This record gives sequence, structure tokens and C-alpha cells, in this order.
Amino acid sequence: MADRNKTGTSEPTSRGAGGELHQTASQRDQRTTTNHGVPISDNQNSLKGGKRGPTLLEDFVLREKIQHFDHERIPERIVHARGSAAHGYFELTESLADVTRAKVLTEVGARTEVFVRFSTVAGGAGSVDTPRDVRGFAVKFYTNEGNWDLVGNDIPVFFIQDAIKFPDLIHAVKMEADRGYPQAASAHDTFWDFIGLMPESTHMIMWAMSDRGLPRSYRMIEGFGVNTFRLLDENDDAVFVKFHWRPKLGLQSTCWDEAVKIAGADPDYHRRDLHEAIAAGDFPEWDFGVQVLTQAEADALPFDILDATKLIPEEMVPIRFVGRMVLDRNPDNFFAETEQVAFLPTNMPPGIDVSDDPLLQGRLFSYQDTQLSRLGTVNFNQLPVNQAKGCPYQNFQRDGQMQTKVFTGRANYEPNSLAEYGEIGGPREDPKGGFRSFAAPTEGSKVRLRAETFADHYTQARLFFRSQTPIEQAHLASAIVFELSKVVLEPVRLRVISNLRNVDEDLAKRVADGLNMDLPAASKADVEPQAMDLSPALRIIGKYPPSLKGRTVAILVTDGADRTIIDALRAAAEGDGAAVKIVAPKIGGVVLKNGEKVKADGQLAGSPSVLFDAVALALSDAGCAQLLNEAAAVNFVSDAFSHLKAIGYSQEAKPLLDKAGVFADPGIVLLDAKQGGFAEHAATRQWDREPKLRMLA
Ligand code: HDE
Repeated sequence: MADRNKTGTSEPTSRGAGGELHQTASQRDQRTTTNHGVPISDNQNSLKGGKRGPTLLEDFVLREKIQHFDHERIPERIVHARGSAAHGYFELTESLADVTRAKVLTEVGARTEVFVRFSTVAGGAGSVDTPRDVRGFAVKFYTNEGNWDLVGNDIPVFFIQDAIKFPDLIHAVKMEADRGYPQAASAHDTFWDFIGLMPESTHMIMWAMSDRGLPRSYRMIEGFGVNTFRLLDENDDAVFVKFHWRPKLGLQSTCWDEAVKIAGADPDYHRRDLHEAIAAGDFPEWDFGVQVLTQAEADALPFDILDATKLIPEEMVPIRFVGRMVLDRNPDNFFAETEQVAFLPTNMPPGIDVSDDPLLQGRLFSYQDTQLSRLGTVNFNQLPVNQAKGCPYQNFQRDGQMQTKVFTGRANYEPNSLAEYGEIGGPREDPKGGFRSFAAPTEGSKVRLRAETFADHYTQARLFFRSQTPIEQAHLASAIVFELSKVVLEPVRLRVISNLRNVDEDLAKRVADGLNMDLPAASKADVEPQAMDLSPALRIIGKYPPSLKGRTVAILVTDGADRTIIDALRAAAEGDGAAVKIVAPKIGGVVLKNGEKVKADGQLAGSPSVLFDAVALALSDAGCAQLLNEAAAVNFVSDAFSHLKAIGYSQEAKPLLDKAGVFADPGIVLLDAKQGGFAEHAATRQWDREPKLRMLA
């Protein structure tokens, strides 16, 4: 018989506090049974009337197995369907007791268990990891005062201001309704039609078209709560707050051409990267920060903090870093955890509260609602990954589909006096310690209006664009050109460019040139964009650490390669925190010059250079001569070059560099005894190379 846990559910396998597996008697016994525990004698053959006769309806073993299989799938998330997750912990390093009574933000040193799910937004559950898209960054904190779900994105603003436009936005970006494509791509008519007609989306478009839309790894994205929340202190006095996550590995992106090729070479690129890093003990980590401001400070800002298309530049309100999060354990089961996890922005412990942001207000309804169609029952909170773990949960909500609790006693209503007569009375409300909403004054007529403080759609779009470095601006402009080139309806392209003229004339002109179209008149802006001080914090360049930590370097080897070069490279790369992979023409490996056999981690054709952050070529003369006739080898080098990666090479590999069209620059490093500083160059992209090999807008 299966063990019973505290909630009375049968739980054949569970984890102890230290993560050790508890196995039940039946598991030790290892017998296959039906779902109702009947041991199965034959799991290979169905029950037939005669050796070659028909299968019998009586075969409940077969029927149960097939029927369960038939119902294995549940509806995928309407957005953020494709995701990858991990367990970990949050540790508070500085108390926020001056502004909140939420214990998770006041008990310094305390560790709170978390489950984090990263995701793309537009694609289905089986789509690829590297399209241009926003990334979801959803954190479930299992606090001692109930779950806190900080359901954020890797971009701090959003496309729309009011929740009522969300279904339109998502319909527009997903596969077009009649044709069912494109999958996981915003480069199509309906998306840009909606965007052109919704100038409020312009700021978000700047972010999505920047290299932020193409992250190198989930371990290297920032996270933002996006909406403005409140923190409440012991007296229920409130401040506004914006939440931030900053990756310890720095912020890093791929090149567009690289992202496209990764999609073919490894559709699970980000999922694999996260899983493998954690499995190898290389735990990703983020700093946690808050921007806190009072009502008066908020009122003094030149934009409305209830408008989710605006950010608060950190040069205006600095981020206070008060904690860190470490992801140190992979899920045991993708479906039970990553798929069934249900995030709710309404999950907040006492001391945290919402603001009147109309986008957030809509979200407060949507997530609970969507779980009902996705997970099928109001009891989805009882699934292990969703259960409050830091504290009990108890109330008088009862029954419903898939109820796993076996309640005792008669008390299923409140008030009741049963405890006075020796029976179980059940839980009671806690006026002092319980969740209280901020007593925000609410007055006014019921209206369906957009506040005039939401009307400026271009100031911050301009701020973002102008704050970028020239190469980042060129990528952004090129991305819009790429996307609009996939748009068939010409008026849709023109409308977008008309809006861009309000952001920056130069940007609009570059996009029009890139499409070979005449510059249309500027659209009429409701509010003329205002000047703001530039915000270097909005760049990616500069947030890329001078280290190979968390990166992967590939060494392409052939028979006859020199062991000393491989060893020195390995030492330099690993010494700087990188993982090293040996790539060879055949998976069985190669025989080095000294006669030693080296196994390969990847076969050349299946391990293109897009999968690595930098590459090195340790070839012999004969090996190089062979590779000159191998397209995969030439592409390996030419792709690494055009994706602005460092390439280290042994002297013998020079003909391959030449064939791949590589020209000298500081990132092309001859592997001499000192490795020519290869690791140092490998830690960054060779930005200066790009204008020499790509026509950017
Ligand atoms: Fe979501 N969003 N969203 N969203 N969202 C969902 O909930 C919704 C928005 C975000 O890994 C859904 O459980 C509305 C902003 C993440 O499981 C759904 C609006 C931000 C995830 C939903 C928004 C997000 C979701 C679909 C506009 C950044 C994935 C499945 C008012 C702060 C969570 C689900 C996971 C998922 C609704 C806008 C983040 C349908 C109505 C802004 C990270 O409920």
C-alpha cells in the first residue's frame, strides 16, 4: 500500500527536506500494477480470444493503459506555452522592514524555496527556444505566509496599457487564424497591423526588436515584475514598488542569424542549457532588487507609474538590491512540475499588494481563470508544485473535482461553535497578521476611459532607442526591417514607419531605406515626445561580463592534432569558468599526434558553431586538408566568424580559415604557447567586425 502523506493523498514517491527520495513498499517491490494497485502479470501482450484471435473487451489492463494514454495531454497555456523550469531558493540579504511587513522581504538570511519557470510567449509548447520574443520569468516563492508569485518578463514594459486589449494582442501575434502560421514569430501581417494601430505598443516594440528579444540563455536574462505593485508596512502605510532580477552571469544575446540557425540545430537550446548547467552544479543566480517610491515621488515623475508601457529609469529611482536567487535543482518530472505549475499574480503574502495599473487589474482575474481550463479543477492548488509549502493552507473550501484532502469533522462553515463542544472547529481569520489590502481611496464616476497621463507613447520609446550604443541601434533597426519585410500589406508597413518617425527620425529613415520605401508622413502623436536624460542601464553592451563563466567553448579537432594546444586551451577556458566541448568529424573521436585517443563530445555535422560561445581549431595539416572538403567544417568557421565570435586556431588550420572567408581581427587568435589571449577575446563578441561583414540598417 502507498504511504499516506499529511494531506491524506497517496503519494508513491516524494522528497524529503534534503531532497532524498522516499520510496514506498510497492516501489521497492517494483511490481507494475494497474492504477488501482492490481499487479500486472504481462505488460507485453493484450488478452485475446485465441493466439491470433481478437482482443477482448474484458482486458481492463489494456483498456486502462490506453485510456490513460489517450488523456495524457492537457490544454497548453494560451500564452507562454513553451517553458523550462527549475527549483531553487531566494535569500534575503538586506531587510525591507522600513517599507513592508512581508516576512520574505524582512527576515535577512532566511531562505525561501522557489520554483521558477522561464518561457517564450507566442509559440506553442513544442516550438523552438530561440525565436525573437519576450521571455517569461515567473517565480513562485513558497513563503511562510503563503505563496508569492512574481510573474514577470525579461522586458520591463508591455505592449498594451489595459487588459481589455490582451486577447487582441495575442490573437494578432499568434499564428494567423486562417492559415495556422507562422509559429512563434511576430514577423507577419496581423502582428504589425495591430502594432501600427496601437501606438502605445511602440516602447515595447523597441525592446522586443532589440537584442533582448534574442537571449543567449535563460541564465542570462534580466527579470522584471513589469507592473507597479505596493509594499505595506506594519501600519498599512504603502509605497509603490517595481521588482527586478539581475543575472549574475550578465546579460547576453545571440545574433539574429545565429538564433535562426540554433532553432534548427537545437530547438531545445535554452531548455538544455538550463538543465545541463544545473545538473553540472553550475547554478544560475540572480540579484533581486526593488525600486521603491512614495505616492509623492510617483506624482512628481513625468509619466504615470500605473501605465505598464513605462519604466522608471534606474537613474531616476535607483534599484535597491536586497536579495539573491539561486536555481540549484532540476525538476524531477516535466509534466508534474513545469507543466502543472500555475502562477497567479494574486498570490501575495501580507505586506505586498497590487496597484491600480489597469493591465495588472485584468491579470488578477485571468490567471486563476485560465488554470481552470488548463488544469481542470478549482483544486489545482493541491498539485504538489502549487501547494503552499512554507505554511499550512486551511479554510472551509471543500470538495470539487480531484479533491485530494480527506477532511475530518463536521465544521465546513464559519462562524461555528463546534470547538466549544469538543469537536474540530477549524481555522479562523487573522485580522492582525492576515493579508490586508491598501486602503486606497476610490472615488469617481464609472468610466471607460484612458487617463490622459497614459497618452504619451513616444517619449520612453525614444529614450530606449537613443540610450543604445550605435551597434545596438543598428540591430534594432535591422530587426524592424526584417520583420516588416515579412509583412505583405504595404500600408501596414507604412503605418509602422509613420509611428517610428515620432520615436526618432533617423530610425524611421533607416527602416524605410532598409525596405526601399519612401518615408511616409509622421503619424499624429497625442502627446509630443519629451526630452529625457539617456539611460545607459537600458543597454545590453556593458552588461556582458569580461569572463567566460557560464559559456561554452568548442575545440574542433582532427587526427594528428597537437595535445599541448588542446590542454592549454582547456586550461584557459575552464580556468575562466567555461565548459569545453570537443567536436570531431566522427563521434568516436580522433587520434592525436602523440598517439593518444580523444573522444568527442559532439560530431561536427551535429555540433555547429552556433551552439558555442567561442570556437578553437586544433587541426593537423592532413586533418585541415580533409576538412576543406567538408561543408560542415567550413560553415563551422564562417558562422562563428559572422556571429562575431572569437576563433582560436593552430597554424595548420589557416587554410580552413581562408576558405571560410575569415579575415584578421583581434578576435582571430593564433594558438601559440600563451594562447594569444584567446579566453579574453572569447568572453565578448567582436562588435567591430560586424559592419565589415553585414549590411545593417
Ligand atoms: Fe500573462 N498570462 N497576461 N503576462 N503571463 C499567462 O496564465 C495575462 C502579462 C506572464 O510560466 C496566462 O497560467 C493577461 C504581463 C508569464 O506559467 C494567462 C495579461 C506579464 C506567464 C495570462 C497578461 C505577464 C503568463 C497563460 C494582460 C509580465 C507564464 C497561462 C492583462 C509581467 C507563467 C497562465 C508560467 C501567463 C494572462 C500580461 C507574464 C492567460 C490577461 C504584463 C511569465 O492567464
